[in-house]
Amino acid sequence: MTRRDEYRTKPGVRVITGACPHDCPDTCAWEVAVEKGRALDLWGHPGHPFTAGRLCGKVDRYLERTYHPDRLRAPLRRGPDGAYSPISWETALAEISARLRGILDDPQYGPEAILPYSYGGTLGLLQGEGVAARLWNALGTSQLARTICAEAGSWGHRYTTGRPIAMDPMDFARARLILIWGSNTLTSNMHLWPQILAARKQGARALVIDPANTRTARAADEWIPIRPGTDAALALALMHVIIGEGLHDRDYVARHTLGFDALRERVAAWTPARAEAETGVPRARIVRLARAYATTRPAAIRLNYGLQRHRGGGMAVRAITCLPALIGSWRERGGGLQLSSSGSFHLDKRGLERPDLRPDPAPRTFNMIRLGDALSLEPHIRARALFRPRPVDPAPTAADAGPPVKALIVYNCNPAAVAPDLAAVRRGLARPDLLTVALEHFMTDTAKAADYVLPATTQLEHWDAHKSYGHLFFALNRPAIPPVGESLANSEIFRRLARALGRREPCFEEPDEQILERFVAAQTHPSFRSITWARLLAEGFARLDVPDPYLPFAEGGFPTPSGKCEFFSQTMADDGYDPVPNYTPPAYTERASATDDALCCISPPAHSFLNSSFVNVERLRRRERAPCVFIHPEDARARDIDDGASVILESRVGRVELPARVSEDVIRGTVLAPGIWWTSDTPDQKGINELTPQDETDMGGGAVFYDISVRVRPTTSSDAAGPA
Ligand SMILES: Nc1nc2c(c(=O)[nH]1)N[C@H]1C(S)=C(S)[C@@H](COP(=O)(O)OP(=O)(O)OC[C@H]3O[C@@H](n4cnc5c(=O)[nH]c(N)nc54)[C@H](O)[C@@H]3O)O[C@H]1N2
Ligand SMILES: Nc1nc2c(c(=O)[nH]1)N[C@H]1C(S)=C(S)[C@@H](COP(=O)(O)OP(=O)(O)OC[C@H]3O[C@@H](n4cnc5c(=O)[nH]c(N)nc54)[C@H](O)[C@@H]3O)O[C@H]1N2
Ligand code: SF4
Ligand SMILES: [Mo]
Repeated sequence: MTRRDEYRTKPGVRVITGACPHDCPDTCAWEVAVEKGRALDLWGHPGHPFTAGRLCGKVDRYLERTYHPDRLRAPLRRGPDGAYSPISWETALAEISARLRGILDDPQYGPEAILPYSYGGTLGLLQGEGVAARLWNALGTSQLARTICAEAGSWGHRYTTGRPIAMDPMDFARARLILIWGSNTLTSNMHLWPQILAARKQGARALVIDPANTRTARAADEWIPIRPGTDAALALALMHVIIGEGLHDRDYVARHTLGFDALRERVAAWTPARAEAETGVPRARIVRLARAYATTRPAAIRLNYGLQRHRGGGMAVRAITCLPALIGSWRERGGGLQLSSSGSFHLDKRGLERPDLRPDPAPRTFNMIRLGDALSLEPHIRARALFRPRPVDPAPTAADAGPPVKALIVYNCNPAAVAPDLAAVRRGLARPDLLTVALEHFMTDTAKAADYVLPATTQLEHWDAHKSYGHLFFALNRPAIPPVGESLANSEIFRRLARALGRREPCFEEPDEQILERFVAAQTHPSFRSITWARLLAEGFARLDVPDPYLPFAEGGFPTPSGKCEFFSQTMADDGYDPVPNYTPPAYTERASATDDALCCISPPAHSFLNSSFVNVERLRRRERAPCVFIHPEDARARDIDDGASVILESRVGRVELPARVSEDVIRGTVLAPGIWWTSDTPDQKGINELTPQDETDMGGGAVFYDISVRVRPTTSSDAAGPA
């Protein structure tokens, strides 16, 4: 008997369907057993083909997180002594709206002095940007470019294939060769693994290209270690071999790609020997890999965002995205590539987010990865934080800076842990004249810096709807339990705030369920034809109305200007880029001198956390033990670092102290600090993003979390009393 059957037979227990809200490609559908308003259990929906009845180890603990004793239960106000005391919603909203109105009405400041700041706490269409966007549009506040995760790769992907469209992840089961490229699949995309296992049962090989011997690399057939940020060099050399040996699909290339001659000319110089010097992958292995990839059919690539958190990340994704078109693997079921499937969802969000309410000209846009700069009172520093995604966009000057940010409204995000240059973020948040409001579940590092902390509901307590960036299903989330404590859904908090600010538009009266019902009804794209509100209420989720099997580019039809996969992109030339795939070396390789012994620091996801979420769930924290940094034995020996010893990592912008774990599971020249811990768990009360500069990737203004030059040395007695 399944858990569902078991609970359904119990009197007084109801089973309610929902969806995981987290920033994860798997977008699982779940079921929750509820008795007398209390959730008893939660599990993966057995009827959802991708979820297949299982949740990950983190969300298996979602009830512990929801009913955690530290869950925020009432609005909090920080007093002059720094201590927080509970206040009523009426008082909180009256005081916050009075402060905001002061800013809005002051001719020195105005609406642009308010900065909303949010990211992936929930990816829900409603509790994410839905009602929030209505309010920011209506007020005309500064806008936020949400660049912290995937921007470089998304631009590189779009320039090449037009939209982020992927092969159906279920079809990985039919591949014969699978390249897992910059993805720790077992950690960050675990529901793809059964498909990969099914393929291997049929004789497929799975190869992992990663600087670290991750749990995925250990479970796969081969680990191909690579220096961080050099993947474009590898891709160019693979194309060098494939074209040089005539292994490309001439027919597919002729009919469905643009710029083959330019590509051939470019990769001619990318011999495997040259790529070996950049990537550290031996030339013979590059040749073997190229031949295997071009001749094993079908061949699939799972590319993830890990490899685009480098200076040249956009170009790297662009170069890799050319591969399936070159060998024609889009033709076959089980062939192609997956980075993101989000481009298969053609959602019309106009009614939901109301961009029509936004003033014209549009207010300024800040790049979220430069929050530290954005909060500066110096116009020339603030101007650096204005969003400038392409080289052709003029570099803003102090004259463009606009008013200082006087109010920061944070929701679904923990910038005091996840954003680059934490010292700059901290300086900004500490400004006495800055009003900071945080909508949260817990007292995160960001909430601890806020003037007002407003308790938000979790996914068990509110309505929402979800697309996916890792498969083709749309999902509805129904509330299963009443709000914990006095918490309110983001949507309700923003509606109440809108009314407290005197907004009378009917869109701030509309209840959640009705907003979602209207949103679903407003979708006119053919892929939504059979997805109705009634069906979502009855079934909980629905596959997009796209063909099954889904072979998006078997016959070409790329949504690019030319309708082809663009090896040559005129749009890129117009945007100020090299129009043909190229290699931009990572920033950390620019050594100050020949004797410089700097290493590259990367900090990919910890298995049991989701970015900085779940760190406070006791059982998950115990599983991750403690913050640490992995270092290769030779790098450790050269620096007199013993396993377990405390070390100092220093970058251009900051320093942190961590215990070292000496291990061959990370390549020489790279150190790896897993996960984003809360500062309360770290030896020096400093998060890993102390080290990350506010530098931007080549495309889209993304963050360079894995392209940091650091010096690593043992901690000495003088460090204890060292600079703060
Ligand atoms: N458990 C868990 N799951 C998560 C998350 C989490 O924090 N924890 N985060 C979620 C989020 S926000 C996202 S964006 C997604 C995807 O998140 P991703 O950041 O793509 O996560 P990973 O799959 O861990 O991929 C990172 C892998 O890339 C490797 N890597 C780093 N630099 C390079 C490089 O230059 N080249 C190559 N080839 N590899 C490199 C790292 O060693 C790591 O194994 O995962 C989501 N899922
Ligand atoms: N060094 C380093 N830094 C990184 C990364 C890395 O790999 N290394 N990864 C980057 C990536 S890929 C990403 S996507 C970002 C992620 O950065 P964030 O989007 O900030 O993700 P989380 O750290 O999970 O924080 C989300 C917060 O939202 C809250 N939250 C969840 N649901 C709700 C809700 O319904 N309402 C409200 N009000 N709050 C809610 C949670 O409690 C949590 O504190 O971090 C980036 N930072
Ligand atoms: S975090 Fe990802 S794998 Fe885990 S339950 Fe949510 S969607 Fe599924
Ligand atoms: Mo992300």
